[in-house]
Amino acid sequence: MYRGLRIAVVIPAFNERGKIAATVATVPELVDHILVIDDASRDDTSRQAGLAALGRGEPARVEVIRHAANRGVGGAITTGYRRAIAIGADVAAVMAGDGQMDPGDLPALLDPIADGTADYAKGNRFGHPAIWTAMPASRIVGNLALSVATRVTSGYRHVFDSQCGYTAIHRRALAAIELDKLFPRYGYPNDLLSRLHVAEMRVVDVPVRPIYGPAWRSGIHLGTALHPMPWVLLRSWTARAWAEALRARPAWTRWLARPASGA
Ligand SMILES: Nc1nc2c(ncn2[C@@H]2O[C@H](COP(=O)(O)OP(=O)(O)OP(=O)(O)O)[C@@H](O)[C@H]2O)c(=O)[nH]1
Ligand SMILES: [Mg+2]
Repeated sequence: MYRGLRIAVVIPAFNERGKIAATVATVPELVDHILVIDDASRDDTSRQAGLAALGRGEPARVEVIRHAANRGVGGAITTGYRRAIAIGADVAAVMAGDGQMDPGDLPALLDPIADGTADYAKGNRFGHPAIWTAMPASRIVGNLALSVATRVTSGYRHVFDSQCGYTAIHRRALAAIELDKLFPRYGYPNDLLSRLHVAEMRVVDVPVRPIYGPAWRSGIHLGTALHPMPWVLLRSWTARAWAEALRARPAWTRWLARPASGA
């Protein structure tokens, strides 16, 4: 529990046999449920996660769910969100299975939700002084470009570092969006932000430490930036603009129907 809230941590993992045990082992004590989603890994990620749970001496707190076929990081997180709701969590945080999130940052992400000032808190590595030394230049450039674009597509002009996967969401925000429709692969955080904006959820950025160790490897490559990212952004933007224009329509109708002043 954290400040009266039941906390689940969702850990999406794909071929993370080398890092998943350390990730599970370092999840803070305040977390009630650790949900590892093995996205049809070709290695023994599930087994390593199970061993880490035993190593912590608390197999009951750790649950490993394995997808029969790969669904992508967004699909894995969606599975975790559903499970978090089913087991009665108030907040679902996401910490990727590749050990790139500092467990010490978790309370800062949960605080705006516990304070009642946010429905979704997301990490912003650009708010941390280590960004320029820790993050590779290719990632800095890509993240800057996508963050600027996502400010426009999502409608949240105050958020940055759209690709940061370290997040915490309240169950009311999960209930307000259609999880089935969330984009399942890279691009899910951009799509999620647009959907949260339509649902009028409050989103805040929280500075978090960027971690890129010597053994860093990633599933993201230049091809991801060309496809599907631009299409996800375009789709999220048009869907958001359309939904918000429809919602605004009664206001125009009222304005058009008002009697002319002085009549
Ligand atoms: N590559 C990949 N990762 C997945 C998939 N499903 C779940 N994941 C997990 O999603 C998390 C993020 O994946 P990464 O490819 O490292 O992306 P990232 O950490 O957002 O970006 P980097 O800054 O490039 O490391 C990791 O914990 C993966 O194990 C999938 O289908 N492909
Ligand atoms: Mg990574």
